[in-house]
Amino acid sequence: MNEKITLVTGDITHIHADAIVNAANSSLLGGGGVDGAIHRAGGPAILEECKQIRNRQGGCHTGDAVITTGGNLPARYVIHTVGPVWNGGSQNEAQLLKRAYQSCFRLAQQHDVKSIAFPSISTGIYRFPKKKAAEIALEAIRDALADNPALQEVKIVCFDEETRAIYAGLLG
Ligand code: AR6
Repeated sequence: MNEKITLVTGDITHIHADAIVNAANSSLLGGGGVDGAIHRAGGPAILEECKQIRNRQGGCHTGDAVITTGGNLPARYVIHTVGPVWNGGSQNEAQLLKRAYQSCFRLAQQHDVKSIAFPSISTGIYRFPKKKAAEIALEAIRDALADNPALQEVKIVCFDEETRAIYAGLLG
């Protein structure tokens, strides 16, 4: 167990951290699940910045990430990443999911983020198997903590008991 990794159950929009991560889609224009919750709670400033990023770079590819204000959220920043849609596992889904986490950590480091909270990316509407996704998330999180000593806390925000139990089992 790494003491910088904490498990939280609940709604990520309530989390106090330098940054929270959004499981977005490549349009960056919002959607359901955690994406919908973050835009609802964070207010229009987040969507406004997402639109500006879209105008500059045409959205966000799977595995990449972009950063915006946290708007009305307790978090200073929202890092929007696009996880892969699960299509059986032969479409590079595992690598793309890991890359999504890595892209978030890269932006976090560039913006001096010391605490960051993640939802379980891709495991809702995008149907990535929860246990496999948690293993990949923890690999990426441990690598980032090892690489970036300034990173003090990574919160894993579980929206349901099944996800929490999976992470708790893997964290030991
Ligand atoms: N706080 C924390 N976790 C949440 C919350 C919340 N408020 N709401 C849902 N989750 P999903 P995806 C959990 O579907 O699979 C959107 O339409 C949820 O239980 O939000 O990456 C986007 O626009 C699950 O464990 O994201 C994309 O089109 C996890 O967050 C698409 O869905 C991810 O579920 C992305 O799908």
